[in-house]
Amino acid sequence: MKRALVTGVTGQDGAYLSQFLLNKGYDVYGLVRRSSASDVMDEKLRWLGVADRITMIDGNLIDLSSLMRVMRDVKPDEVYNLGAQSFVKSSWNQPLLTGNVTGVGAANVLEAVRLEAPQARFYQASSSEMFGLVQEPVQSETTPFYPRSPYAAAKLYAHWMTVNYRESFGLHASSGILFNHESPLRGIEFVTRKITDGVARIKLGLQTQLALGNLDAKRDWGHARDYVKAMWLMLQQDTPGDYVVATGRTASVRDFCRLAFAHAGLALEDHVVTDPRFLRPAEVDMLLGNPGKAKERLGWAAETDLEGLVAEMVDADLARLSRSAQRN
Ligand code: GDR
Repeated sequence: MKRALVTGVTGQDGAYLSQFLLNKGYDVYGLVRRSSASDVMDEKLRWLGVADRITMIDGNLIDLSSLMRVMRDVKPDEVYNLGAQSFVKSSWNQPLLTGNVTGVGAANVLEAVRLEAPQARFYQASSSEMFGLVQEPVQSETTPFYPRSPYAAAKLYAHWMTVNYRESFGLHASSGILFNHESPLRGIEFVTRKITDGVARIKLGLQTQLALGNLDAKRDWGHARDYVKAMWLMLQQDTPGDYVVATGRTASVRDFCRLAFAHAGLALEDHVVTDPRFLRPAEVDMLLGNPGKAKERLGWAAETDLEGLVAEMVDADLARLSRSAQRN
């Protein structure tokens, strides 16, 4: 049986990837940093019904010795580095922590793989944020990067370390440049989930307004469940590489809002207000990915369209809030 080690296992992508790997018959090990909130930490894994099937291991991305011990103990065939300080806005408030966890943390995992598990295949969760101030209207693997936040700068370091460990040491190390990917398990601070949660609350009479920042930002939004398949496919190739994972369609935050409110029979004009607190010191105005290489080499394509994604998220938030209202 193959063994996979997943960092960031308690996040949205960690949950969907674990479910996917378990269905493929993998033994899944999750790296978790110690927290006093350990009773609620596996909420996303429980939502997918996989929490009990994962072996959790204590470790931390910024503690290289813990990663080396984990590699020795687990002897993974595949390592997926999904752990990060992943909220772009917080990266201006905690730039050095973000650099340490999101950037140096990835280098620590690479170093632990090189020293203790050099046969393991490695996946780095890179990000479309690395394109930042976009240098081409449609971004592909050959588009120059221009990071616009401490988060994006840290991800870019991790991306280039992945490329360098592949070229310097011959590691089977791949980097997936994933565009935004959402789901009912998306953290509440990210705009899509904030919107679908807000729509559900307004629909159920729990609030009347939803305060957002820049409604004109455009993103290429896909479903996390589809995107974790691309991660796995990259590690099944004979040769490692870098891949853009995207839908090829872009939509504004306003468009996303309109769809979400309409799905609940509401109009965004009646409820959405803008609040400068949610603006960023520097914005990424537009992202649009070309998933051509992933399609050609991996046979991968996004399966969920934006309308389907929005409907699933709004319905899940309505169900979640209705359940908790009944309990109270
Ligand atoms: P992003 O995701 O920064 O693209 O990074 P986020 O959902 O936070 O922002 C998307 C866009 O929406 C605008 N926006 C708001 N954002 C938030 N969070 N809250 C608001 O109220 C709001 N109003 C408008 C933002 O300005 C932005 O333009 C995500 C993360 O998951 C990264 O970790 C990942 O690498 C990339 O996607 C791909």
